Amino acid sequence: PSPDRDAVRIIGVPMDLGASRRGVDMGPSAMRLADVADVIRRLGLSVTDEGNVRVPDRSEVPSSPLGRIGAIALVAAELAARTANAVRHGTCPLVIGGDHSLSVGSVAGTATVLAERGERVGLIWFDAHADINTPDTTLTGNVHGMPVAHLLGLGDERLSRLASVTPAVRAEHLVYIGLRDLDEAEKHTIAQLGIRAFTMRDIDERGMRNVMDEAMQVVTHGTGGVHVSLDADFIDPREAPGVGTPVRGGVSLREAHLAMEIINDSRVMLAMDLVEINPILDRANATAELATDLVASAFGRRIL
Ligand code: NNH
Ligand code: MN
Ligand code: MN
Ligand code: MN
Repeated sequence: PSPDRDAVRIIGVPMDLGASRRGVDMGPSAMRLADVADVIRRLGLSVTDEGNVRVPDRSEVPSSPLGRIGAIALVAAELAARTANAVRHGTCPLVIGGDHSLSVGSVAGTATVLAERGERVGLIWFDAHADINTPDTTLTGNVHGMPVAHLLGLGDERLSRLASVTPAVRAEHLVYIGLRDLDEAEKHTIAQLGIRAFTMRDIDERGMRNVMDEAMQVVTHGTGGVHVSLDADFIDPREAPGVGTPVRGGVSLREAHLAMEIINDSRVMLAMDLVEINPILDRANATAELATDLVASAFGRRIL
C-alpha cells in the first residue's frame, strides 16, 4: 500500500475524561503553540487545522471514571467520523490529544475506511503502557488504560463497536513498542492473544532499528495501511516530562526519532495520534515541542 500523504488534517481532541490526573485536555493547545501545522507545512505538505472535536466539561459528566464511558464514546464516535473522512479523502489525519481513550475513535475511523476497501488496519502502539485493560480488569477505572482492549473487540460495547468492523483491529495486526509498566491482567491478555510486544528490554538488547523492522512487518502483513498511535509517555520523562503518566526508563529522543523516520520510509502510515501531553507537568512547552519534532520526522523531515 502506498497512501499519498501530501495533505494532513489536524484534529484536536481536548479531552481528559479517560484519565484521573487533569491537564491532558490542554495538549492540543500546547501542540498548536509549538506550531505543529507550520512545521509540517514547511516539509512541503498541505496542512489544514480542523480545530477541535467538542468534548463535554467534567462538570457535565458523571464523576466516576467508568461512569464517563458514555461521554467518551460520544467524543470517540465524532472523532471516528472525522478521522474516516480524512482517510477516505486520501489525506492523513493527525489527531492531537487529549488522553489515550480517544484512540478507540481515531483507530475505528481508519479501520472503517480500510474495511470499505476490503482491507484491515495495522496498528503500532508506542507507549510505556499496554492500555489493554477492560472495565472488568482495570485497577484504576481510567478509560485511557483500555483503548487497545476495545479496539480488539473486548470490554464495553459502547467503545468496542465504533468501527464498521468488529474488532476494529485484529490481534495479529497490532504491535506494541516501548512497554515498561503493565498490570498483571494486561500481561495475561497479551500472552493469551499472542500480541507482538516490544518492551524496553527488546529495544535495549536489539536496538530500535531491528525492533522497527520486525514491527513494520507485523503491521503491514495482510493490512491495507497503518495507524500510528503515539503516547508521549513512550519517551523518557527526562526528555518528555509533560505527560499524563510519566514512567522512568523510556526511549531517548534519538530512538524516538529513528522510529518515526523508519515509519516515514515505509510510506504506509494512514493516520497518526499524538496523545497524553500534559502542559501542567511540563518545563515550559518542551514536551509539545519535542512531540512536534517527532511528528515532523514521521511526515518526512530529513536531516540531510
Ligand atoms: N495501566 C494503567 C491503567 O489501566 C495505566 C494507564 N495509563 C496510561 N496509559 N497512561 O498509557 O490505568
Ligand atoms: Mn496510552
Ligand atoms: Mn502511557
Ligand atoms: Mn492494499
